[in-house]
Amino acid sequence: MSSDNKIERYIVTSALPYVNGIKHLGNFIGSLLPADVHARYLRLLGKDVVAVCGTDEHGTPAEIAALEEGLPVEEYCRKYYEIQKSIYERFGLSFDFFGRTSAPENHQITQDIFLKLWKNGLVFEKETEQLYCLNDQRFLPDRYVEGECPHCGYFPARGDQCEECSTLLNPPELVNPRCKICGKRNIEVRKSTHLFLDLPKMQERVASWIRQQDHWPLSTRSIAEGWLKEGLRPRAITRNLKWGIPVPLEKYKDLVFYVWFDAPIGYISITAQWAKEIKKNPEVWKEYWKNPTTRLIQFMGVDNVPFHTVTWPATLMGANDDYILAYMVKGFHWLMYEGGKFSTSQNRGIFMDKALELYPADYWRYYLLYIAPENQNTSFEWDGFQQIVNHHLNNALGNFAHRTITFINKECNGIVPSVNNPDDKEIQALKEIVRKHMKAYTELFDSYEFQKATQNLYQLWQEANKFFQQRQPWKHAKEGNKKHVEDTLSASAHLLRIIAILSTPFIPFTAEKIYALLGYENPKQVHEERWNDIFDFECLIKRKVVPNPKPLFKKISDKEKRKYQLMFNPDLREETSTAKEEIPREKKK
Ligand code: B3M
Ligand code: ZN
Repeated sequence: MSSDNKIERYIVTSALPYVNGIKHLGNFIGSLLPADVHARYLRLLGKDVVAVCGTDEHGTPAEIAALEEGLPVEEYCRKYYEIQKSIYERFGLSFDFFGRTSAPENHQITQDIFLKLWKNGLVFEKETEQLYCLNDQRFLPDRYVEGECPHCGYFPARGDQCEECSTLLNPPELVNPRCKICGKRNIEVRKSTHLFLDLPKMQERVASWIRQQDHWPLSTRSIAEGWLKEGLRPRAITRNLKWGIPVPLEKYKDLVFYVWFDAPIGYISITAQWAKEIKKNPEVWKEYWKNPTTRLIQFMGVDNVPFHTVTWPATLMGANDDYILAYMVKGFHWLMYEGGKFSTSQNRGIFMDKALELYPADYWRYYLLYIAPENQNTSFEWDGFQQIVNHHLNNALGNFAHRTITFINKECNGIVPSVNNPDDKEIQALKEIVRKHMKAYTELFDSYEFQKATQNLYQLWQEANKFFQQRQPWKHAKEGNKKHVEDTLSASAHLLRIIAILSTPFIPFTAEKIYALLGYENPKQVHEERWNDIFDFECLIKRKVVPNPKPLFKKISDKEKRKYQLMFNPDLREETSTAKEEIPREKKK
């Protein structure tokens, strides 16, 4: 583990969402949002950071979804890549590049890493039994087949895993299997040769690397150690499919790589896409990925942790080509929806496209960070959402911003006043409070504590209101105590600016709005502010603030909350339809 002061660059990644369909709020808080918040924090500190994400486009989930939608798989992937990219932008996700695992860069780097593993004797071939559909004349890997689970009897269990009892399966283990393409049971077992990553050979190297990661969260460590304890087994890295990255050896040219082989390599190749398209320097990605002074920070759902702590690092170590390994692997548990599971098919829960039709991105960002499922599952609750939006965003932050700007207009002709009494005790105390919160802010980010970091921010908003309340500028104005009023409003305006900057990683759109209230011509400047410039109680003096401030937030009414509660929960809809109430049903795709 390299010490902090040797670190010159950061790569921040979010698990690459499968290309199929639109993700829900659980996927959002499970890796996309924390990665964005952390990357924004590092930029705020002035670090050299590249944040990458992209669609995970190979494997059977994409092929089957394309089949169901009646599109060629390439076209399907392009369509959903664009849809997902646009949603993430509207949520304020500030990835430096949102790429694709089907891009040529990923083909090239995946094949290159494979060839190095091959050369290093870490890949072997083995004959396996696969299911073959006589009707469609093709192999049926993973999710191309469903049947009865041999363990719990659940139907339809998928070829790679039973959803009911979570057992990992091989398609030939399914009882009474059925082809997902034609729906028939015209299936036989055929032999097919596949390539395997020789993980047992890597066991010691992986174990010794994991032992050094004492800064990992406990849950990450115990998942990784659990896998090691069971003993690493060889893993098939190829499939009999057409869509995917072909194995670059003549003998195996009909095989493509298994999606979990090429997907994490996507982090590297998306950085290469960024290098080429944004930096206009196709080689610059190596300065990040092959550089021991880079720190790689990865966010994902807990189910992805084994791939990021064992199989992928083993792949990179085995390639022996100077790739850096993860410094941080932060897994998130599940977000429930009003106590149950999100479900596309039952239309339960809020999906990301819908969410933006209901409320602005920052409402979701803030609430989800506040309840981030870091150490255990948490649940999206409409009651909680309403409460947090109304109390934290509206009453605490919104109110402070509004009062500050309104009073500056009323008492100081809209100009931020200068300070009359620099020794004012209450203002000195306020500055101490800000310092304390800024210290906690970095500590919490550095320990990847999202809930606590959000609470710390909220407390600062509360302190701001407390200060304003205690200073009673309305009373002092009436009494003709102009200097006192000016000092209060000057301190408040500067505090509001500090709050805007510190809030940027959490609620970037609101931060811009606050800068607009403070009269910045280019409110986007808030994203360019750096840590060392935050603590400043003079920079706004004489600035003209906005004359008629609009409130930053709107409260959520009980009626509105109830409406959406019913709209996105099939159980509640059934209860009320017996009560003969007309509830608009969401159209299902
Ligand atoms: N697409 C799985 C998931 O979203 C997967 C992550 C890949 S990260 C390289 O659970
Ligand atoms: Zn078939």
